[in-house]
Formats: sequence, structure tokens, C-alpha cells
Amino acid sequence: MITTLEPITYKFEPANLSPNDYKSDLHPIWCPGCGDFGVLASFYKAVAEQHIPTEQLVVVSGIGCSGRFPAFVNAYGLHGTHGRALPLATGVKMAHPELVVVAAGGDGDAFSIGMGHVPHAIRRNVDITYIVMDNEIYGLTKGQASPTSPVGMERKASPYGTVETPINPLLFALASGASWVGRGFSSRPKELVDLVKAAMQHKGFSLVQVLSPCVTFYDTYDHFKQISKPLPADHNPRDRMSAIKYAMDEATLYLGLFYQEERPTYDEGYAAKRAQAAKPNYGIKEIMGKYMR
Ligand SMILES: Cc1ncc(C[n+]2csc(CCOP(=O)(O)OP(=O)(O)O)c2C)c(N)n1
Ligand code: SF4
Ligand SMILES: [Mg+2]
Repeated sequence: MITTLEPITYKFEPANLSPNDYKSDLHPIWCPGCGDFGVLASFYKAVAEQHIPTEQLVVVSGIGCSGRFPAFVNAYGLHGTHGRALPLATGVKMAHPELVVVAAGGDGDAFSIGMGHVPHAIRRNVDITYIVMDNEIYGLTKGQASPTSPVGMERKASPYGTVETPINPLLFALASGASWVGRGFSSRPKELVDLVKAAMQHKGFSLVQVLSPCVTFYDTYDHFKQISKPLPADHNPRDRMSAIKYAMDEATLYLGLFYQEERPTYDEGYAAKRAQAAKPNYGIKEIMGKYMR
């Protein structure tokens, strides 16, 4: 059981919906067996168990097979441009802090073209959940190496094997100061439901890396099954150094909640500034006057 520090309380009338009620009319067009099916099913359950009304939920993505995610959810959705899920999600959250905002996408979308946005969402601590379906490849464009592909990966587009050292998404997030970091596996749906729920309940930016194999271009099911296991029971998710130690282990892909901490969110910070600016004698003229000589 994953506990949250101070569960978020959204201001909405709880909905009484089943996971099926969160399915849109569109049937996923992913290849049979794609890991993203498991992620989507876990997501339906996670939002149903939190009783989130469909009109309070927004799912935002960039481009990729996994980027189709919002289309399959009965909620507001935004299928944006490649790598831009986080700025879009940030904009939605800042304009409507009362909404539950989730960004979803792939390893390429997140850590290749979208990488410039990740540390900024982390440091701002925007109150959104980012679900990254990591299949260690570009699925949509037929199997090119991604930033999480292992060294030496031989595919059609890299016939002699890749040479770059992969990015370790959790290590990167932890080193950047992320306030919530976890890892799940599409083949372990029960744990994934709890993990996604805990991420969404966290007040601040949460990154969920989900091992989600691409059966068509890079089938890592057996490999992920062999090398993944839950974090040890004595791991303290308030201990960043312990989280970093487990994230650095590349021989074992640990699953579960690595790290969580409470700190002010971006929308809270801005709301406070807005309130400050509304005070008498605190308009832009008075403030700018301070700096004019
Ligand atoms: C600006 C731009 N550059 C490149 C592309 C081509 N493109 C589409 S999806 C993609 C990679 C997707 O990989 P990933 O994010 O891992 O998603 P997956 O398909 O594996 O779920 C690329 C390079 C694009 N659509 N837009
Ligand atoms: S190409 Fe890969 S990532 Fe895309 S739908 Fe098929 S199995 Fe999934
Ligand atoms: Mg991918």
C-alpha cells in the first residue's frame, strides 16, 4: 500500500463511475499486446477509484503511439505537438487549477524532443502527473532508438547497434529535485493502479515511468519481467539518497514509489503573488517605482 503525505482534496462532487465509464468511444488502435493497453486500463481504474468527474479531468499528450492516450479517455483531452505535453499541461493547470491534469506520452516525447521541458516542470512543481510509457524505442515511427534505448540495441534503423549511453529518467528526475517519483510496469496492473493513484494524489509534479513494451518493434516483456522487482520494504520514500541509490541500479529495475516530499506548487505560488498584487499600493506602478531612479 502506497501512502501519500497529505492527500490532495480536489473541490468537486465525487463521481460514482466505473472504470468503463472513462472509456471513450474510440477503440485503441495500438498493436495487440502493446504495453500501453495495460497502462490505459490501470488509468481507468485509478481515476474511477478517485471518483473524478469526467468534466474535471484533462489528459494532455504530445506525439507517439502512447501520445494517443487522451483520445481513449472520456474526459477533456489535448493531443498536442511532439514533446510539448508538459508546457500544454502546465498552461491548462495554471488557467484552471481546479482541474485534475495528467500528461501522458512516450520516452521519445518526454526525454528526446521534450526533454527541455522536464526539469522546468519539476522545479516549478506544477501540480500535474506525468505518465511516461517507456518502451525504450520510438514506436510510432517504426523503431528508431530513443534516449532510453540500451547501448548496442540493434534494430532496422540502428543495424550496427546504438552507441549512446541511455538517460536514466528516474535518476534525472531525482537529481532535478522532483517532489514525487515512481516506476511501474504495464504487466503489473494492480500495483500500477495504486502507483498512478498515489501520483495523482500528490500535491505537486509527479513522474511515473511505466515500463510498457512495444511488442512490434522492441519486445522487452521477458527482459522487463526478469529484471524488475518491487523496491525493498525498508526503502524510505522520504529519503532522496536512498531513492537515488535504487534508481541508479540498472541491473534491477525497481518498481514502486521512489520518492515524495511536500513543497509549494507553481499554481499556489502564483495565486499568492496575485493576492499580493491586489493589495492597496501594490500595483505595478508602485512596484516599478521602487526600481526607477
Ligand atoms: C517535430 C516532430 N519531429 C518528429 C516527429 C516524428 N515522431 C513522431 S512520434 C516520434 C517518436 C515517438 O516515440 P515515443 O515518444 O517513445 O512514443 P512511442 O511511439 O514509442 O509510444 C517521432 C520522432 C514529429 N511527429 N514531430
Ligand atoms: S508500434 Fe509498439 S508502441 Fe506502437 S502500438 Fe505497436 S506495440 Fe505499441
Ligand atoms: Mg517510446
